[in-house]
Amino acid sequence: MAHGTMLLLLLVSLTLAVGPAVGFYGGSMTFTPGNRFPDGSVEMHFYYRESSRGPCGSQVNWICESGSCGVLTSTEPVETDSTAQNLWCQSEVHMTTNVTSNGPFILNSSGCCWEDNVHGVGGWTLHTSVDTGQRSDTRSPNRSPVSAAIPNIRIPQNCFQNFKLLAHDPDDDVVRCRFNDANCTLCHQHPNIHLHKESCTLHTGDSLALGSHVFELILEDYPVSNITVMDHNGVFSVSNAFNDSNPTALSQVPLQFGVEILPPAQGCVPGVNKPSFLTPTPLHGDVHHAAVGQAHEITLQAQVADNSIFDFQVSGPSNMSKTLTSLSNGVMMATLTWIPQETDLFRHVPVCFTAETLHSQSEMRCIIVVVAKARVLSGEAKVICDDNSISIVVSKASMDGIDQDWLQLRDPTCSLTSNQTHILGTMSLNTCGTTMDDSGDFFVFNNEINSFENPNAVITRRNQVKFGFSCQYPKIASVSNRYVNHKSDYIFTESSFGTFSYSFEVFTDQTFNSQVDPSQYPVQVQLMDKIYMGIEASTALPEVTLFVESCKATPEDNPFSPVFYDIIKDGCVMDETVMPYPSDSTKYDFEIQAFKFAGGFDEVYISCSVILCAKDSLNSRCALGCLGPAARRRRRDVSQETARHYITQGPLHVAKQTHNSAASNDGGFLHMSTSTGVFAGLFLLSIAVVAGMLVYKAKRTRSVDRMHLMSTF
Ligand SMILES: *[C@@H]1O[C@H](CO)[C@@H](O)[C@H](O)[C@H]1NC(C)=O
Ligand SMILES: *[C@@H]1O[C@H](CO)[C@@H](O)[C@H](O)[C@H]1NC(C)=O
Ligand SMILES: *[C@@H]1O[C@H](CO)[C@@H](O)[C@H](O)[C@H]1NC(C)=O
Ligand SMILES: *[C@@H]1O[C@H](CO)[C@@H](O)[C@H](O)[C@H]1NC(C)=O
Ligand SMILES: *[C@@H]1O[C@H](CO)[C@@H](O)[C@H](O)[C@H]1NC(C)=O
Ligand SMILES: *[C@@H]1O[C@H](CO)[C@@H](O)[C@H](O)[C@H]1NC(C)=O
Ligand SMILES: CC(=O)N[C@H]1CO[C@H](CO)[C@@H](O)[C@@H]1O
Repeated sequence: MAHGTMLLLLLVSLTLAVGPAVGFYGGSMTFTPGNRFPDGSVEMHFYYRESSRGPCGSQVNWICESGSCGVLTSTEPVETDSTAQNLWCQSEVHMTTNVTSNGPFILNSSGCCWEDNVHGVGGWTLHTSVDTGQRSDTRSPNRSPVSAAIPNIRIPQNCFQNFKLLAHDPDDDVVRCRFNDANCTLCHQHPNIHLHKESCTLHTGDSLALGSHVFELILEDYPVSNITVMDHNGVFSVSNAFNDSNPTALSQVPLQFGVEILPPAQGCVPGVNKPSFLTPTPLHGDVHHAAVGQAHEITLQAQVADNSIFDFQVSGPSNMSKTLTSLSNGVMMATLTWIPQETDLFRHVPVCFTAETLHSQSEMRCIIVVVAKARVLSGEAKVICDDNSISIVVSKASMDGIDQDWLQLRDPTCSLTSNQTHILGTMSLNTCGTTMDDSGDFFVFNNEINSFENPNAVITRRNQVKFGFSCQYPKIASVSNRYVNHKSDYIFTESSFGTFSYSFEVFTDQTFNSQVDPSQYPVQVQLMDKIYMGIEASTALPEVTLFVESCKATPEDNPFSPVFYDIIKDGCVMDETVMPYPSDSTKYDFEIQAFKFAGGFDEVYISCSVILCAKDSLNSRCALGCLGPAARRRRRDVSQETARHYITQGPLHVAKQTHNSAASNDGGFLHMSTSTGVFAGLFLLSIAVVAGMLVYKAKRTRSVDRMHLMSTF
């Protein structure tokens, strides 16, 4: 102990003698391989960001700890964000080396002096472990996980609950975060703070002491499948992140930062006690695409009740500029502009930001900017946001070399169509894998277009596409009602059928004319009530037939829920209370008696798989009707029938019994009023519950029969 203190003092005085005392306030590193030269050597690029409270000054001197690191050359530190008042400062260094023998190596840097902090942590060590061997999956050396943090994180004592860090991986590996000194040799880790390794999130229930706390993390990447890495020592295998209890990391990079715990605030409400981001500010984890030589802009907007945002703190690449603009209603805007250079090609660059007032700070959000060659990704895509649908139109010319037959939306059953010049797709806000995020003042609906491999292809096509698109809608009650509870129309696009949609509604009576209003969801029903439901297909094509292949009841909003009850299966009605009503060929109206799942579920969702067919086609699934399971394995003629699509409606909320004196076991189907009846009912109840649990335990995916569903009453 005494020895350690002496050493520390010695180091402090040494630094003081050398230059101005600038406290270290964290740093982060990412690396990526660059060119491979004919002699077999690989250029490695390292990007290191260092924080201080200002003025900026790099204290870092990376040294080769082990392995052959080559000759490191680095740029002077470039200041990337700072304030004149010395509140924060961050700089970036770009370092390159040519590595001739492709094998593992470790870079280290250490120094004496963290900025003054609560636990008196003095020395710091940054550690980067690299392997330049070729991965069998990407056919290139591994790329490190990508993360960053703004230079000065400030959180009121009563508002530190969850702190989500960026953990991105360019190779789509699994990233795990851990504290630097795993066995607590220096104990810079925090006993009251839990680090969720997979999501890289810090949690605490306790309040931390006022002042600065230092966090020294390491990010590690693990492949999602078993791969091999080939280096000069030969080929060695790396098993995937899930099968091995102690998997080997492909690389390690540091993420270190300070958190200043401020005196407790009056509250922690965004927009009131601290700045809240507004649209179009990107969401945490968003991936942007930028092209070499073209300005990429990121717009940030934030607002707080007392109108006093004075700046945005940013952790970004060298040469990213920031322009502040004050808008009406106290909204502050920052425009971040960056022109990627040739050397930035293929980089995944982290950008983190917060909005600042003198006494508070917004949440920190981080995004990734992926740099590509201009050609593919400046692809002209137009997104049209309608009330209940999103359409995307991509010009084929801008996606040279991309085969549109191998493009899909996030849900692989959703394809796209095209005309001579454009690729087109339309989907509703709840289909094709569209997900919803809450951006503060808006709901944002996201989807993406991906290229996929022909499973039979021998050769991997090199040109791959992946781009996201989104629509945002102001957060007003009607939107949340329409999309959060009640499902609006389902919209799909297929090449032979164009754009078509399905509506799935609950009706108030057997005329199927008036549907239950979206604001009334969840739909309240009493057990044994008749429920009227109707599915209707809408398409521009005149001669089509709707076929309802299956309908299941599930206790959650997921057609693949492990607990389900078959209502219609393989085109055959399974539930004896179902009564179809006659209707047009593009409609299916039916009535069913209300029931409820055993085991404490109050809600029921109905999910159906539906298919549209050309009306005159004799071999289509629609023409075949009720069939055994073998029909599922038929080969589909894409010009005669659409893919199978899942549509869901609900929840139906099955009301609890209100008259508890008369009928504790009154399921509506056991109308026995004598005491023997009650006894028989209870007996049946207990058998059914036990059987239900056994079914659930024995096999996770198995249907339950109607008796089990209802007998918990
Ligand atoms: C790596 O080697 C190539 C070719 O030998 C050379 O052009 C390049 O400048 C070198 N890079 C570094 C960082 O030394
Ligand atoms: C390099 O980093 C490792 C791991 O963090 C540490 O054990 C070692 O002491 C460091 N070496 C130097 C010279 O800082
Ligand atoms: C703690 O770290 C030291 C040095 O890195 C190592 O030798 C030792 O085995 C570690 N102890 C535990 C319990 O992991
Ligand atoms: C991956 O490797 C692990 C450990 O070596 C092994 O247990 C597992 O079966 C492998 N998985 C596959 C899919 O090959
Ligand atoms: C930053 O911009 C300056 C001037 O435009 C340029 O000379 C320099 O190379 C750029 N630095 C980086 C890292 O892009
Ligand atoms: C293809 O569709 C797009 C979007 O609807 C339209 O702008 C374009 O003119 C169409 N091209 C042709 C050749 O019809
Ligand atoms: C036994 C086990 O955990 N198997 C898992 C191995 O990893 C793959 C993914 O790569 C999983 O699908 C397996 O379930």
